[in-house]
Amino acid sequence: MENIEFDVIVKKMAQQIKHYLITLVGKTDTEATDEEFYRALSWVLREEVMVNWTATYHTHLQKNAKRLYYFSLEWLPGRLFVNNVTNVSSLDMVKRLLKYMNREYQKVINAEHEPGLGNGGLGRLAACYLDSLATKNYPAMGYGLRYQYGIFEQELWFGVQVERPDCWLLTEFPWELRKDAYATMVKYGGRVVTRLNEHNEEIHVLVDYEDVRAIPYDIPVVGYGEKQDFSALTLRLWTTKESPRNFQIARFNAGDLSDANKNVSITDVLYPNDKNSLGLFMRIKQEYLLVTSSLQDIFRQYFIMHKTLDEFPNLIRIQINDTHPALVIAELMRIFTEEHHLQWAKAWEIVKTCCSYTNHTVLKESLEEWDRSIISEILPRQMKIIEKINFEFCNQVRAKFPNNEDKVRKMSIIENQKVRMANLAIVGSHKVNGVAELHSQILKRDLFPEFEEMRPGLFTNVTNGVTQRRWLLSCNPKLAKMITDLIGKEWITDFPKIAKLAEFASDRDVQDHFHMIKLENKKRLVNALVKYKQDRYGANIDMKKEFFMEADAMFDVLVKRIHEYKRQLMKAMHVIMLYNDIKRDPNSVLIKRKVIISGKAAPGYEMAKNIIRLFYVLAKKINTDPVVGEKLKVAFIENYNVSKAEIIIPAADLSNQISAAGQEASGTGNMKFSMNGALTIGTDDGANIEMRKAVTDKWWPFAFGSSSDELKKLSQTRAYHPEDILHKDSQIREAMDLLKSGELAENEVEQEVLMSIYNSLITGYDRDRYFVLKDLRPYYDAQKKVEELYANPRKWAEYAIHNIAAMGEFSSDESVRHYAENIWGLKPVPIDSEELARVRKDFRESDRCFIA
Ligand code: NBG
Repeated sequence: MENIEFDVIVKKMAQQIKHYLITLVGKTDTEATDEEFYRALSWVLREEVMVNWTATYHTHLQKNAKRLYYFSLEWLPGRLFVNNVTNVSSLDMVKRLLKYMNREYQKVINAEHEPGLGNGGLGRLAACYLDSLATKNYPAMGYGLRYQYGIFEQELWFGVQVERPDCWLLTEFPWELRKDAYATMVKYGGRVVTRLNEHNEEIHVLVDYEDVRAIPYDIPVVGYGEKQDFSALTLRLWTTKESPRNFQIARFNAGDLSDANKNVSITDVLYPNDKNSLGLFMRIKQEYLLVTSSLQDIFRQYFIMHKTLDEFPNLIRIQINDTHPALVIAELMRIFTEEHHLQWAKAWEIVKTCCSYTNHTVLKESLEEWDRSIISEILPRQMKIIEKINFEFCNQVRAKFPNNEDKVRKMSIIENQKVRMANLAIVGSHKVNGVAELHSQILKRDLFPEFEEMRPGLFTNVTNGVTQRRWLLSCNPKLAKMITDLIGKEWITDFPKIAKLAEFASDRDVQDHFHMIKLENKKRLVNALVKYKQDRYGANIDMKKEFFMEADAMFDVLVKRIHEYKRQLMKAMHVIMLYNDIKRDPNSVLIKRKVIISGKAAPGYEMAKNIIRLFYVLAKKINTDPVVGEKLKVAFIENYNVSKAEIIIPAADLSNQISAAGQEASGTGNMKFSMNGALTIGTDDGANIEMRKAVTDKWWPFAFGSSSDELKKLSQTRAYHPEDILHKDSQIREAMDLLKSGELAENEVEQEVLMSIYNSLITGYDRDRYFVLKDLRPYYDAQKKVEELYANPRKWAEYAIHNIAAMGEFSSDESVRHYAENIWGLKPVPIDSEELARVRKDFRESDRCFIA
């Protein structure tokens, strides 16, 4: 854009910001706080987005486009401001605007509180997919819940995780629009009265139920575009909070305030467990709220253009993100048969055509199962429908596999008075997919083989991907610029083009430039953390600038939810081994290493919390040790979230992806690290396997550890005896001895924690369930190779650049294309230029000041 034109726009935007500050905040520009300024600026940008957002929706409607609805109980979109500005290619302009208005860029963007409406991988994946769907012009929409409190904020008090409420709505969130017109009614409880419908089939009508009103808030999802014709999709989030109607005055008058507020608070909190949801009343209510409100909304939209249901199976696709929205199968059946008088068999065909299910985990304890009695109480009609679905399904199983009640038991949706949500989702879906090759194989082979036998081809794979726009372009602007300068900017929307970067891997200038950028990103990270005042409670565990900023130190990073299967404990054991090594001989390690750990533990997950505490104990010991501290430092960064990830990942040299093989469904952090030029030390698990294949073994030097087959066999035969490793490997034995010796702990409670970790590896029937000690030696040895390579910066850079260049297939653009082609049968529908022009004209004409 011309400079003059730029200046004109900047001035106009400045006026508009002042306008909002006065009319909506009641302050002039100089009085406004950074947060108020951020809000006004966001409103201005939202206005720009509104035109495309409206026109995108009109286009999909008018063209009668087939549409995908992504149902997810979790969404982790991250901060929206920078991302949206980046996607509409206006970052330079905004920076100039801020300068013009005397505002500090960093302060303004830090005023945004990210919506933490999810736990981890699955919620972030959903957000990446919406970004790609928008950029690639797919007609799609996301549905979720607008929790008043998202994932808790984690603080460490002397190594103990303390959970604080996440008040992301403390100040108004400027990116959402309340849409009262689309509010829905949700029915809970009551009794069913059975009637016959037009086809003489039973339907269940509800009486004496409770009515709850759900209101949607819409957030725009802005697709990337350099011209003005970008698409904007909708993320629609339901809440019961804002509707005064949900307060029950009669209950209040009877003296029970909490009961009176019961329905107001259904969407209050996100359940903070990443791998299992307990069979709680409120959780079922949340799941149903999402499902029924979103379905009502889909039907409303559908009937704008249609009079009958004939086109429904051709135009509607619903993706079930993990089992949490699996009730959609029953609810869709209910709506078809009860409200639209469809024949059961016909309705069932449509359900199976429209719905597909993505599984995100193989952990047995995390496959949702609900007590039949609870569902009957909260959702009596849906329970009847599930019973009928199951009755018919079990009969089909019997027909296909006569005299095989064992199979029936395995596949039945209802078993032992529990409703198995995964089975419901599978039975009602037309495709079921895992999220990486190995994971999809495990689903098909080990977890649900009977279903595949019954319906060959039901299971398929779509490997996860991440958006390179947030996870490279936006979070690592310097590296992004280097890449664009070398190979052009096509990679931004066509990531396989990144392959061209490989040509520059051995170019010395490029290698030096790469390291320079890495160093700047490390500085950025350390500065940001110092600003976060990490040393509130935590003695020496915390970031201190002088500790961490050494140009030649390697950042060895492990960030993700804390879970035993992810084996943060193996990393801790490695740190203890290094500690012993350096104590013995400071020259035994070649490089300086900063170990950075971050991640939240589920509040009730004791072992995960113990592992966090172990890192604290280690940091205290190591960081203050005059000899060891020279070579090694450990930091646990509080409150891992999307924004933290955006500054940690670009600063990493080494990415730890060290789960016990067969346990990590895919991983997505692994891809983000590689894109940002970290090398991976990783097991053959999840998408690591495919990444390794894409990078080739030549440039993937730190693979280690047991294979999933090996571990599976060991588990099945119970042939694993971790104590044998202690006998054989003196270095590991010494590390374990130090762990239990009492030397690391400062008080009794800490010692108890360390002992319980020690015991989890060595005693009891289920000891070392995730093979920490088994893979520790190979991990340690692979880390030796890391040292050697890191000691040669140019070589290291060559490897890193080859890794970046091989990430083409791990863009979420590629993943959504696979879903669109193989599961949804969906085609892009770019925004209609005439419609866009029409909306823009409408907007311009109405956008006039009344008082000159
Ligand atoms: C997670 C898996 C990850 C995977 C993401 C996204 C849940 C329940 N599962 O391996 O653990 O990358 O899902 O698919 O969040």
